[in-house]
Amino acid sequence: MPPSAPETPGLPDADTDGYGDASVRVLSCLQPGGYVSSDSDCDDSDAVINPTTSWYGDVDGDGYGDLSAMIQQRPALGSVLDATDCNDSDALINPDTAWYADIDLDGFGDPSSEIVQCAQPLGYVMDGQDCNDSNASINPNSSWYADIDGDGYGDVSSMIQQCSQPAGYVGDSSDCNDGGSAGRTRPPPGTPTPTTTATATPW
Ligand SMILES: [Ca+2]
Ligand SMILES: [Ca+2]
Ligand SMILES: [Ca+2]
Ligand SMILES: [Ca+2]
Repeated sequence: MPPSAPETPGLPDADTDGYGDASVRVLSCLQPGGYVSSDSDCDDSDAVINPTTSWYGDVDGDGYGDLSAMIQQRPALGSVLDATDCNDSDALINPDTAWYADIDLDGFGDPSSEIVQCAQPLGYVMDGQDCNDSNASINPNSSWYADIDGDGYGDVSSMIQQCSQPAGYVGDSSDCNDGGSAGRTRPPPGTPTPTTTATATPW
């Protein structure tokens, strides 16, 4: 590099990206080592950040920027270097988002089917709590009823809501006497035969 003209300002370029720190200015005829004539480096500790750096809007504040919202200047509040946010209006959706297959379409996904990516894969949901993804009536909203007398009919007053069927519980809730002193009591005639299928609460 040729020497600078007399009294040309020199700015230190600590990160050696060719852009200097305007807050530290020296006047020198010869260009000092480590100094450049540009004073436009807003961050002289990081060579990646200089006036040619591309910044991307991060409206949802998840740390991932929107490729379509690029600026090339000192970053405004809410701009980041990343440009991989496929949905910059939802902080829960970004390249770190986990998706789970929901084959039975109950809105709850199979935890063993996790895919991590930004865009929602077809047939996948954000939830990963479905313990049985082949039966839409069994999911974390399922209701189970205690069946103390073991007749397959449960007590409506003793309900647990969870995905997997607890021991001693059934999906039926039609036992009017679940092991009372009168002993085993069948539901009234005409009551449908109970099954182990739980009742899913609409969500
Ligand atoms: Ca974002
Ligand atoms: Ca986002
Ligand atoms: Ca499911
Ligand atoms: Ca019972």
